[in-house]
Amino acid sequence: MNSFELYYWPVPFRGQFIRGILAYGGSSWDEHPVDEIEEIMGREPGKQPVAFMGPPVLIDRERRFAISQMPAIAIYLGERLDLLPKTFEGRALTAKLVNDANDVLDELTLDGGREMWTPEKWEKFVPRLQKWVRIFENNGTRNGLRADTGFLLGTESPGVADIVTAILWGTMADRFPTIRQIIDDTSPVIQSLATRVNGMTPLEDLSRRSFEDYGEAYCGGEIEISLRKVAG
Ligand SMILES: N[C@@H](CCC(=O)N[C@@H](CS)C(=O)NCC(=O)O)C(=O)O
Repeated sequence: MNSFELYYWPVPFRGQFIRGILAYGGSSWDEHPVDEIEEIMGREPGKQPVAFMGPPVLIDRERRFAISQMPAIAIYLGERLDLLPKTFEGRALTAKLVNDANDVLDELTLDGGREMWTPEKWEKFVPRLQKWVRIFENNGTRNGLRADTGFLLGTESPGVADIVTAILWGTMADRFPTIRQIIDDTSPVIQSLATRVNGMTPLEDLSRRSFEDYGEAYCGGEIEISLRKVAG
């Protein structure tokens, strides 16, 4: 039996960070079909594995522990799979960067599709997206990250911060040519970090499997259709 269970929709989006950390950490996991996700989402809080609103939800079978909220899951797995920096500061910065990544996803989908993209809204958003890329770059360059070498928090090997950053920008770039161009033009450092980290075998395998399993899908729904019209 695999050590972990993941409840997440069959698209990359927020769940891909968790899949990436599990894959990089050498752990195997089972995913649940959509009807089972809908079933636990619809339960009363007291009957859920952890009381939660929306996926992802991770269950650690060995430790009989369930956790929701993407950044909390990422930090839990960082502890569990030894993928966090040793210092207090490095651990706090990891949590900060994972929360930044979650904010970028919310902005990119106009808060999960509360509104749809129009060319005018997109044009206004591009400078903000560029600033997000520079925020990730600056967090790294303060710790010695360069285009061809180093990691975001000055560690010897990639940790949760690097995996999440690489998956954030790499998954987007692979599915939206306009966004790839924005990332490449704004920060060759982030572009190169994403390429280096996503090129590591477990993440390369995950990326290939994701295209096989989900096709070109990114976040799904009407919001993906409207995003493709402005950034595809
Ligand atoms: N803040 C939560 C957001 C969870 C969330 O919005 N999940 C989306 C999928 S990415 C969902 O399906 N939500 C359904 C709902 O909230 O009813 C996290 O970071 O995990």
